[in-house]
Amino acid sequence: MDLKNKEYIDKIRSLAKEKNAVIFAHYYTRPEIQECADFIGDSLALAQQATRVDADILVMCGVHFMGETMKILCPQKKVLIPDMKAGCSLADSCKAEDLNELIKNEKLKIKNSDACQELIVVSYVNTSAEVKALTDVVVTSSNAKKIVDQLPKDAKIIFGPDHNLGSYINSVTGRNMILWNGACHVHSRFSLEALLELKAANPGVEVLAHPECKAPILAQSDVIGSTKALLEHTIRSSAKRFIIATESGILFEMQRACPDKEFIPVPPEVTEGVGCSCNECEYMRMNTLEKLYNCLLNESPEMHVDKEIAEKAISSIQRMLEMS
Ligand code: CIZ
Ligand code: SF4
Repeated sequence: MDLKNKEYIDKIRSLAKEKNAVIFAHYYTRPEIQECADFIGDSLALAQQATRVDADILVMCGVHFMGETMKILCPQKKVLIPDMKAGCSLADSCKAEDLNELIKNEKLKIKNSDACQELIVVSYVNTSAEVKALTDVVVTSSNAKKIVDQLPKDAKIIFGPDHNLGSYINSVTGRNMILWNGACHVHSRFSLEALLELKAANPGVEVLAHPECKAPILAQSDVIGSTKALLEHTIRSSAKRFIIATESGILFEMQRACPDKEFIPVPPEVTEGVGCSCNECEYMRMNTLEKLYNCLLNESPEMHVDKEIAEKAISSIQRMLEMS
């Protein structure tokens, strides 16, 4: 079937109505996917929204860990994701067995030092269910500072997997968390040189950056925050132009919310022959209207999370909800 976007959207909407399905899309997905969705948001807002809707089927257009988080929070519902292969380089950079090894080593160090120190594992939401099951408290970029601030001052904290976000949280909380060395390939490839050129060409224009960006990019930014925080800033601000350093899918929602404002994306470093030379996440872009239509039609692929893992993972997510 080779349909135009509008035809696909109409067909998907009527299929969703017929099947009592609700469609969720992350801010980083293609514009047409966002246009087709019932709810657009960051991963946490979407998963929370999913617990409130009265639907038989939830379709999560995003990446694998987002579908998992939704399934963990809504175990009774059928959760579909248009492409099971839509992964996340950041989540992939932290394997549960490697994190478990680090936890064991750090516990041993505490034991050998005879200190009566508590070890707390804090994980960014961009992690697998297995990693969340080893975690004490999950955080997102919206609530990481607030949650880390509440942890006991003398506790030893492991933070993973995003090293850039962890360094940023260390700098704003004064903590010295042990950082996992993971990164998002999209956020870590923004070009400092291009950003400096954009700043010089657009004097006085604010730079808005996601904390998954590298420290030199953050050092040049005026506002650092989650996708939701950056979006809200553009809506609230009286400024008319902004330089944006995060995945470019968010520009669609920014432009829709502020049609009279201009958003200038920071380009990535040019790395010859490696991956995508744009500031788009290729995993997010794997969600197409065709796959969304087929997944709703066939009710497949369906997300499943091992019951035991889900039970452990949900407590670290619930702790986040209590603390944020
Ligand atoms: O939590 C999310 O949705 C991500 C990946 C980014 C953000 O800042 O909202
Ligand atoms: Fe993962 Fe980065 Fe893509 Fe977000 S933009 S889903 S962190 S790879």
